[in-house]
Amino acid sequence: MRLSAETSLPPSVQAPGYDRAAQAAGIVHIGIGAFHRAHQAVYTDDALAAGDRDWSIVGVSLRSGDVAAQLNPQDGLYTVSTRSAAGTQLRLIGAVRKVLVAAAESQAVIDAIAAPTTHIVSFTVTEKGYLRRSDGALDLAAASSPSSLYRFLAAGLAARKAAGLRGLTLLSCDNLAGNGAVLRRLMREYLAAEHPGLVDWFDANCTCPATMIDRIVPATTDADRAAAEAALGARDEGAVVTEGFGQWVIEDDFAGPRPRWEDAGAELVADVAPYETAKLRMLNGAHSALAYIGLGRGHDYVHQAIADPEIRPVIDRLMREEAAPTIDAAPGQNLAAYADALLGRFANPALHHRLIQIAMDGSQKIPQRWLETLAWHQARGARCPSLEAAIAAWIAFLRSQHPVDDPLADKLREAAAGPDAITRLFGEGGLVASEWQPLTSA
Ligand code: CS2
Repeated sequence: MRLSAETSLPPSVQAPGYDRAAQAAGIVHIGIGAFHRAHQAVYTDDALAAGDRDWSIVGVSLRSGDVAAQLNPQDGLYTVSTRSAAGTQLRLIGAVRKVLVAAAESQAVIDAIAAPTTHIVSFTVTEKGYLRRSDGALDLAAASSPSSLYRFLAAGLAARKAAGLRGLTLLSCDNLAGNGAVLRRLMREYLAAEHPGLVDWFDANCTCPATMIDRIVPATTDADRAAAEAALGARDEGAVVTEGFGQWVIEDDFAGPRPRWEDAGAELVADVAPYETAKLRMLNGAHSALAYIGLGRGHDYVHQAIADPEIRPVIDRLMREEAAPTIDAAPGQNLAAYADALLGRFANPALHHRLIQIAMDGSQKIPQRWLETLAWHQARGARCPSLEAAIAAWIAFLRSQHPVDDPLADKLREAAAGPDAITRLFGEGGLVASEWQPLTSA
């Protein structure tokens, strides 16, 4: 039997604590993968359970129909399994109303963005989903393709302006440095090229807050779905698995109403940068290093790599001696305690977080995870042995038999094959955007 609103839940499974059917949709979320379902949707579910109203989420997949096929037959319902060494807890999330597939229902997506009840459009489209060139500008040709998020947003915003509705908060929840400012810049570039009459309205009526968003969410496996089915007594094709930890720091700059996410533990702050920088350079920087070094040493999972006595000291040093000194900590932000907590999270044996999942899209991740740290130290005449080892491991990965899942895969493999790999990848005009100049330092 398939999970649906009719399923009677076992007592061990927490159910949504509010009337789902009575909620208007206040959020359109673009890129409704496992990460959104295990993070922002859970915070929204908590806010609704705490009494906030009308924040149901309309999920959008830009191309693939997979998530729509998982969730729509289940009335948008799915479970989140929280896993630690102490065991697994299952919870049913009610915040998602339905999932639209933009490639097949573009007008429905535009209508959802333009709906009077919608106040927020949020995004988890991964680093490459923003269609940024290596110089930081919008790839206008890609952004004009039928499945570009910019097209749907622009059409939805144009409809709002025409209807005299207020603007929107555009909330990037991806691991980019300055994600809000990046989205604002790229959206403005798109509008300036394609809808110049909308730029001033966009500036006056829409905001793009920065966010730091954190929860480790491995890709769901068949074994995970089977475990959820056994615990639930119903088949959940949309099941997601995650850790107990979650963090969300949001710049308090909304164009209109927002959910009381703080009731669910989110932090609304004036400046997200110290949290975001720490997360990108310490957590994500360590993750990518674990991925390439770990795969090179024959490991499959993060918890195996961090337990390897050859790898652990490299990661410890990367976080504490290379990344942490580059971060201007906020009052009360303790980077040493953060590193301790990260080592504990990486060691979670119940999560089965695959290194190959983290290894994908290296060309899009490495600049903000490693190269900004390297550039900081370079400007002070210092070296970063751990990050240099990580770069060597990435090049070895590109030369290996492992599948390379990256928008630049072919070019990266070709560049990595020769003796001048470092220059072709990171040198001036190289494949990876960088302030770091390897020719003079490494
Ligand atoms: C990971 C992230 O796949 C990756 O690149 O580093 O998805 C990481 O698990 C999350 O950012 C944690 O919040």
